[in-house]
Amino acid sequence: MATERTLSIIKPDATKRNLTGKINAKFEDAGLRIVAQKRIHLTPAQAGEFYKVHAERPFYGELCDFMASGPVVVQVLEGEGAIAKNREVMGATNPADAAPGTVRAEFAESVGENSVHGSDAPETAKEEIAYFFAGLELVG
Ligand code: DAT
Ligand code: MG
Repeated sequence: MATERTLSIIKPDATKRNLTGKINAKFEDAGLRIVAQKRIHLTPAQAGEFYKVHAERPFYGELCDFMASGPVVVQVLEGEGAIAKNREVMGATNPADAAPGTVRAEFAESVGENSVHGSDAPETAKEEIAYFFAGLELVG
């Protein structure tokens, strides 16, 4: 499998509880390398643009408000099959369904406030990385 990059976000529920280091340790223990990382505070409009694929879903407004409710840590993770590997480390969207040991099983508060985002495919990873980072900020 090829080396890939994926966009990860540590969401406001997790930054609020000071979990950035514990979540990063799970990524690094799984062999993912953090090649870019910054802490930012999104506006609802910026969160809405990022999540526009979900614009028609009933939870969209709530999702945008939540993502703008506090700081997030946006990061680029690199490794063999990084997109799938990161999704594995994250666990299922609903923490009630997440496998033991995953980020969402351990830390997520609800399906809406579920601690992390990870890109779901190579095309979305490319787009999502470009939304937050300039090429020179990625240090492999
Ligand atoms: P994932 O974040 O696992 O890729 P997704 O892309 O289906 O999941 O949804 C994006 C985010 O939207 C998800 O992390 C939390 C929120 N969300 C999804 N389904 C939801 C629901 N049924 N109720 C409330 N929020 C939801
Ligand atoms: Mg998704």
